[in-house]
Order: sequence, then structure tokens, then C-alpha cells
Amino acid sequence: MSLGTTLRLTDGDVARYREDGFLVLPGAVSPDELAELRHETLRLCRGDYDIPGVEPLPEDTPADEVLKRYLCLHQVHKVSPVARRYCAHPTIADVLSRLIGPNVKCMQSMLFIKPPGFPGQAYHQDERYIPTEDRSLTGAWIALDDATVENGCLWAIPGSNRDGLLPWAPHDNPEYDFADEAQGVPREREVLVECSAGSIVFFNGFLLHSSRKNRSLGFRRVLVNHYMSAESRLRWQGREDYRDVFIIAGKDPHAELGYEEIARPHLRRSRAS
Ligand SMILES: O=C(O)CCC(=O)C(=O)O
Repeated sequence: MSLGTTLRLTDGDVARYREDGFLVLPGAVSPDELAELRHETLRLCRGDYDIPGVEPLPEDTPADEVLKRYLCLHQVHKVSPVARRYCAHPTIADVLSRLIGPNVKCMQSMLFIKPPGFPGQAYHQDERYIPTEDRSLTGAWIALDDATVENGCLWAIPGSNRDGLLPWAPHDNPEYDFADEAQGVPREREVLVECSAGSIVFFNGFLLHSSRKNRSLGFRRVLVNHYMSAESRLRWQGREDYRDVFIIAGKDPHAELGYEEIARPHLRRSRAS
């Protein structure tokens, strides 16, 4: 399926993004595209692709049985051509050319399933994990289900994108999975980021954001991909310049360096409850 219409940002959208550090674009993914992404989520969780730890199940296994096993699969675009195609969705490419610059590369995909009772993510800043040299890290969070307070939507601290990185520390809060928690989060500024299925939430790598446990009876599926300026190198995963990247807008000014195969799909460690 070729991917759909392009939603363009207004100057006001861009100004709001610079101010708040995130932007919700409703209706960015069409109903047909959503159906394709949900079907691919099922295939990935059923073990149709080779992902360590994902035990293959028969094709006629009910969807709920297939999906209830995992919180999140990392780097799914390395095995799923569908996920790879959606990393470069025309709307994402167009929006990121406005938010980041003309040349944009992608280095990561994560498919959250978040079954009922599964935990959220403690407050964090993505640049802590994927440090760019030019603050250009940006997430595109594609909602495959309505994201609500009940099922564990995003929460964010608007404006935190304009500050630096906070220190972080381990926590034992069962609301969240095992990843560390930012310290000194100004929770009095916290806002809820609810959105409908088909929305894309774009967010800056310095934005403090979190999500809570899924207290609903359904899944909260999201494909979230990370991008940065192709001008800058990426010191990541022990590399001086991580080159397991692909261009989704413009060109690669450093194409002569070539590309590597480094990332492998894997399961995220989680506490289910
Ligand atoms: O979707 C979630 O629950 C958290 C996503 C997130 O924290 C991220 O993509 O950085």
C-alpha cells in the first residue's frame, strides 16, 4: 500500500512546537493505514518474523492471546518492511523537514503494545538515551489506538524541551517499567496528551514525558520512531558515528561514510502486573 496524504504544519504549529516541545497531529494516518499497522503488529507479536524471545504462535491464535504477551518490541523496522515504510510516512517526512531541517535520518523504531495491566514509562528525556550533538532528536509517536488516561497515554512537561537534561535514578514504582526516572520533574506543569487513533504526536528529545499503567481492558498500541538531523553525527551504541540509519527526508550529507547493520529487533524488559 502506498502511504497517504500529507498533512502540512502551519507556522503557528511550528511556533507552538518550539514553545511546548510537542505537537499532536490528529488524522495523520488514514483508517486503511491504521488497519495495515495493526495487522503488522499482530504479525510481529505472533512471531511471523524472527525476533529473539518472541515465541511463534499458530496463525489462528486469537488476537488478544497474541498481543497480551509483550509490552514493547524494539527496532521492528529491521525485520518488518511495513514498519520500515511507516518510518518514512509522507506526513512524518514533511513535518520533520519543518521541525528538524531538510535532511532527516531515522535510527530507531519501537512498537508498544501495552496490554491491560502493563506499566508505563517513568519521566525521562529521550536525548538521555540517544544523544545528538545538535539537540535535533525528535520522536514521531503514531497512535494505533485512542490513547487515554485510562489506557496509559503520554504525559508531558511543556517547555522542558528548552532546558537541559535532568539527572536520573532507578525507581521501584510499579506504575512504570524498569527504565530510570528523571529527578526533579516539575509535575505542577504536567499536561495530559490524550489523542485519537491515527494521530501522530511529535516530540523533542529534551521533552520530559512519561506514561502510566494501562488500567483499561484493551491494548494501547503505538509505533514510535526516532529521528535527527542527517547533518550531525550520532555518538551512540559505542560508535563515534552510528551509521545504522536511513534517510527519510532530503539527502545524507555524509553518504560517503556508508551504512552499517547494527541494531537487531528485541523485546523490552517489562514488569507485567
Ligand atoms: O508510549 C509510551 O508509553 C512511552 C513512549 C516513550 O517514552 C518514548 O517514546 O520515548
